[in-house]
Amino acid sequence: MSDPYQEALSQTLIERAFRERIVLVGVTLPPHSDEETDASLDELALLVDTAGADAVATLTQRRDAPDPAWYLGKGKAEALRRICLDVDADTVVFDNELSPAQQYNLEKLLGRTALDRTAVILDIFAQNAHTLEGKAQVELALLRYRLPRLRRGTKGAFSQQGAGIGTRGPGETKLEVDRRRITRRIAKLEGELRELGRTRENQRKGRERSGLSSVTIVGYTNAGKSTLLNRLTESGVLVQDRLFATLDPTTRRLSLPGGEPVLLTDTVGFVRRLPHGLIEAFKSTLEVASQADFLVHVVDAGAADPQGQIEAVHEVLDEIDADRVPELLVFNKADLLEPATLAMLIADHPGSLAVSAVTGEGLDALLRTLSDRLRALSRVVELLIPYENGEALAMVHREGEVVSIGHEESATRIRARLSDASVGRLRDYVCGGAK
Ligand SMILES: Nc1nc2c(ncn2[C@@H]2O[C@H](COP(=O)(O)OP(=O)(O)OP(=O)(O)O)[C@@H](O)[C@H]2O)c(=O)[nH]1
Ligand SMILES: [Mg+2]
Repeated sequence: MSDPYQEALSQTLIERAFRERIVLVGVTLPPHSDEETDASLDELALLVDTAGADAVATLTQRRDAPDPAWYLGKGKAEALRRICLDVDADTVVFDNELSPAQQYNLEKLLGRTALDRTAVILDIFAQNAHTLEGKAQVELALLRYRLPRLRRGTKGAFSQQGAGIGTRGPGETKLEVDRRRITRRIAKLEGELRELGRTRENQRKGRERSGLSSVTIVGYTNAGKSTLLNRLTESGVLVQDRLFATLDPTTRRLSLPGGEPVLLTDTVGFVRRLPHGLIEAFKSTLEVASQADFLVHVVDAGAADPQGQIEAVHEVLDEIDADRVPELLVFNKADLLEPATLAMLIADHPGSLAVSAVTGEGLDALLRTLSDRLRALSRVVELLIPYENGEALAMVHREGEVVSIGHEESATRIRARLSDASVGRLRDYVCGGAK
């Protein structure tokens, strides 16, 4: 008789037996502290777990500068080799960024694959990309990462062949081919992404013509962005207690308390030190943040270091030119926190709100605030619309809030509260020649 419990247990054991065993390495460089390195290594362990491997040991060192050959000092590199033997590790993962030469030297010394944080994040993205655009973006980032790491005499970018972190994902078979073919593939992907970017741009213009404000949910990975979109718009976006569950944006219509509809988009999450190449490759996906009218920045209030996560998100927003888009800071997972802890977070961030996307607490206040903040973004403009341009007048009524209206000999003089986007569309009628 088969016992379902025993079956499940042995299944787990088999799965675990096949999980790669990883040694994590973190080097503290000035101006960073050992505590920062430890926190970052905890997160790296989570990233490694998400990628499907187990962190079985950790090694840290404090240095003034990385060693050019092994990143670690020679003695520490030797200690790392012994640890790898002791714990029977398959791979070492550095929290710091390894140069292709350091990676090569370490692999030679250790007789094992040596990777860095960037490779792990790329691996997770490779596993989670589903759409054509997502896959092309990940492949581009992977190839750009692997190209300088191709070596004469080895078959692939990494010494270890077969499954495992750093070997998965699109472009894997391309590792078998020479640099020229990879370069050609990169050029082809860039072309395809430009094409897909144009389609996205047209969709965006279509939405802009609809006159609806666009609100994008941003935040650290696993903060609860998809849960919030699902809760507010009754959608079925995948929610998982995993990092980077969402890579491809989803847009839904949402009605605010005043009745005005907005477009709400859920998108890829951020992490500390998100690889620059990935941000570069995901440019068109990330445009949903830089081109939004407003950002809802979701923070996991129960995270070990919410402030650090907020800063990491701001750094990425800076890099993608979304730092000028107004944001509303929302502390999520309020159901997991003591009210006093939550109150402190809110007090430290004036204007922020606490919600729980799971229980729904605080969501009415979030919608009201969003509605108010969006309205406040608009400005009062005076327009003179000739009677024959009925469509423009209808647009003012549809997209704005009319403050006053007067009828003159051949035109309607109307003062209305309008968003910048609407003012742009109506610029021919704006009095005083405002743009
Ligand atoms: N207790 C609690 N858990 C939550 C809340 N919101 C989200 N979660 C959980 O947090 C985890 C991550 O949620 P997601 O919505 O997938 O997070 P995300 O920000 O979309 O994450 P990525 O797409 O991976 O970047 C899931 O296990 C959710 O069930 C909340 O308000 N309270
Ligand atoms: Mg998500």
